[in-house]
Amino acid sequence: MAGTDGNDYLVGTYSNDYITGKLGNDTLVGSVGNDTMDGGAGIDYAYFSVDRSKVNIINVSRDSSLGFTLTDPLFNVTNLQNIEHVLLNGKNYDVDDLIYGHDAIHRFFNKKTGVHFYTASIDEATTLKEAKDSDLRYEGVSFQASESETGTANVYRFLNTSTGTHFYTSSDVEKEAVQKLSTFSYEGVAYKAFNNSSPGTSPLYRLFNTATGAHFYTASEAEMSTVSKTTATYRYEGVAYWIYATS
Ligand SMILES: [Ca+2]
Ligand SMILES: [Ca+2]
Repeated sequence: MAGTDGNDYLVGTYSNDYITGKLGNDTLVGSVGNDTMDGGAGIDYAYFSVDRSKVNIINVSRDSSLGFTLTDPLFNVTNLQNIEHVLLNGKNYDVDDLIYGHDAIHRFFNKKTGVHFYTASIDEATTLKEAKDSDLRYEGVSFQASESETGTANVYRFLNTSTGTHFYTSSDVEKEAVQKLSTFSYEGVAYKAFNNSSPGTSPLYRLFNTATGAHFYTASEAEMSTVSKTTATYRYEGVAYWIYATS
């Protein structure tokens, strides 16, 4: 069963289906049976009339772009590919967050500016991955932010309009200082993180590139150490805030 290159609503049969949405933003409904649903390009939704607590999500590779399986209480196994959202009894879950357990932060490398970009939005990540002639190379889920646990702080996102690079901070003091700079445009709350060490969290290290004026963030102590040792233009600034490491 195949959709069009526009936005489609496709419902499977009671046997095993292969449903592909092709281009556009599609909603795919598997019904009973062991189905394969491929959303294709665009922002796609897979619908199941089951609660989150009743389904099992299996993603061995921990890479949503390689697909994952969802098992429901009736033991139907659905293989999902290129799906960005799963609707479980009407509640919308980002696929990357289901796979990782927390708010997955995607990392891109801009080949032109040499600066990294981070986003918590699977829609933004998918759109950037699918953009043609993009300078951005996808590097995967870098770390996980918090959903809404108590004790979390907002991480604010700014765009440097002269360089096209982004800056992230959880400090209200720093936010106010950056907002006074004419080159920075405030883009809103990027995600949530902890300003202090909290059970299960890891530090996110922040480095400043004196050549580009941009910041680099990593949860990997090895990467932080390598970058600061091998690249003379990087200056280690300390822990930005606390997040969940990917593994
Ligand atoms: Ca379509
Ligand atoms: Ca898709």
